[in-house]
Amino acid sequence: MALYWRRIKLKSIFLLFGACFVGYLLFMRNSSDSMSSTRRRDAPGPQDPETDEEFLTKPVYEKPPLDVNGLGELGRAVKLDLQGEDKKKEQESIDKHQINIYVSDKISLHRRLSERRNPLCKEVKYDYRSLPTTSVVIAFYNEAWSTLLRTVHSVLETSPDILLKEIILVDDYSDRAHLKAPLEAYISGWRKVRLIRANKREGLVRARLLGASISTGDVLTFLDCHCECHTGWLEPLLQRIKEEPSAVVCPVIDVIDWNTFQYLGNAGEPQIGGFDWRLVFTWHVVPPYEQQRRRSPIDVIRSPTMAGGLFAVKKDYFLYLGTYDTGMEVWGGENLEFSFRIWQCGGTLEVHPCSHVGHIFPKKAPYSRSKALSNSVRAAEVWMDDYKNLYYHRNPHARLEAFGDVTARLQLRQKLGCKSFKWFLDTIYPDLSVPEDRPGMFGMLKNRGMTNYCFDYNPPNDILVSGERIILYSCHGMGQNQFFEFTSAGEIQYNTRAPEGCAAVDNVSTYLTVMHCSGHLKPVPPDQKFEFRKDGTLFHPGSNKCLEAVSKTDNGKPAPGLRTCSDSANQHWVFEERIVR
Ligand code: LR7
Repeated sequence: MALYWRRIKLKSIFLLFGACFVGYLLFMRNSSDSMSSTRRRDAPGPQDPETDEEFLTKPVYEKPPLDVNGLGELGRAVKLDLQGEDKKKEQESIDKHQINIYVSDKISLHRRLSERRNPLCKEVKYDYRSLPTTSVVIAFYNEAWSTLLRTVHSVLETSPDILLKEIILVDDYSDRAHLKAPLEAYISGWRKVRLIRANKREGLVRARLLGASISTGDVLTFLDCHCECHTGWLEPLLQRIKEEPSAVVCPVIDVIDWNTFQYLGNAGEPQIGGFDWRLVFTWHVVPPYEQQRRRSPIDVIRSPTMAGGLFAVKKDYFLYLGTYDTGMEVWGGENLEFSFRIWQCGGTLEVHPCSHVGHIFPKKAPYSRSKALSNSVRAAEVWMDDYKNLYYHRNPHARLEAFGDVTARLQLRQKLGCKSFKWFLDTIYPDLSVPEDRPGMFGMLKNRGMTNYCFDYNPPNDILVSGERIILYSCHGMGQNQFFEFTSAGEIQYNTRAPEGCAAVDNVSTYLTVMHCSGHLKPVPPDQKFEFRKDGTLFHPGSNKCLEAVSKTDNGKPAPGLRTCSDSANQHWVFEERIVR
């Protein structure tokens, strides 16, 4: 009996010990599971460190195998030799979308792009588990099927599953059938893709905000609806925001040709954004002082402004900054408004050289953008202080534009304690030359003899090309091509945008052409140096001649030309700032 009890005792001790051991093992397994499940944010995955990297970088969906001969693959140009009915269809697609959708439809929705990144970018290692997640918001209005879906596929196929919370497609009240039931059917059952619809045309600002309002990621990443993301585009944006939560970060925007779909990339170094005094967005090379500030070619590049369509921002920082100005309609202006606000209110705006996204720049605007003017006026009224007058001088009609109420935006500026526009110009955009706009020395440059004829310069494709002639054209009072300024250095400056154009004497024909101003190399060289004399004559000391309105020049068009000074009314000029209705 005693032996029996001893055996029972021994058995119990073993059992107890065994149970404790199993319990311990179970506890350890559970606790390590729960630790990794917080880290993994409920995505299933292997625990083997060998495959960990593969798991962490795994996109939401894999691209199908590469068909090297596929049209447009690796970003190659598609050139089709079309005839008859096919040619007609191609042209119709261009007329409708301002993008060659006939060609787009022939390219895989999953095509790959050729490598564009600096090789150093591929060496960067990310701690994926600590990066913030993102919601990608894509607003669209009447976009073609293949360009929209290629955008969506490219996000899913290049974004690590662990980082992409969702794609939110926002239909801004499109009226094309393919964007209704067929789109819903196509994406139905897809993981991570949500579609919402505006119930009136909201414009891109409010459409994007609609998307943002239902987002669940830490970071909002906005994309236009005709983009293609390059491998590795997302990680650098999120890494930067992790390091600096008040950074708004843009990818490098690579060009995809609207006609051939060739992925042209971004010639050489990434460019940064600026603007001119008409409040038109401009691209610039990275200035030397910014190059010096960066310690590596893959460091972020500070940019005074953004193009607008493609950027990532921490969601709570976006809310803190006042999201967007919801008084802005359809298209335009919001990119400069947001850029000014970011800088003036304490954030930074940057381009990340390791993040590349291709964007199709349509042939021309596919829908009316008439609201852009009032959007720009709102930006000027809220952020530019007295510098807004420089904008109005160049766009006299903007003064008449009904731009709604900006009280709430001014209050926001006050509440956030944002800095002045002067600070922004001096500190963030010192390269932008600030016009003098001396009273009576800017506006339409009008002739006294050939009344109602003004200096006019129409740069081809809106690019300031040296060597184009200045003509005389009926005064239209719209500023723009007829806006000139006489500087204290003695230049007749055109419109004032970077790089500034100046009237220069072409020695061969004695007419005026526009050349890049060399006024900052004081003294002004003789070909660009004039005197605006009290009697209204524009004297050119270099040739000892005066500018005269010539009604018929060698090409039959009226233009200002150099003639021996006389008291002819055609040699008298006056600057006028007048709005012609
Ligand atoms: O009413 C509208 N509702 C919309 O949802 C008008 C437009 N949109 C959508 C549209 O479908 C697209 O997805 O908004 C997006 C931008 O419209 P686009 O593609 O017609 O504009 P864009 O590429 O010509 O315009 C650039 O400037 C705009 C100013 O308002 C926006 O900031 C765009 O996002 C911006 N695009 C880029 O920055 C990409 C690079 C181009 C450059 C420079």
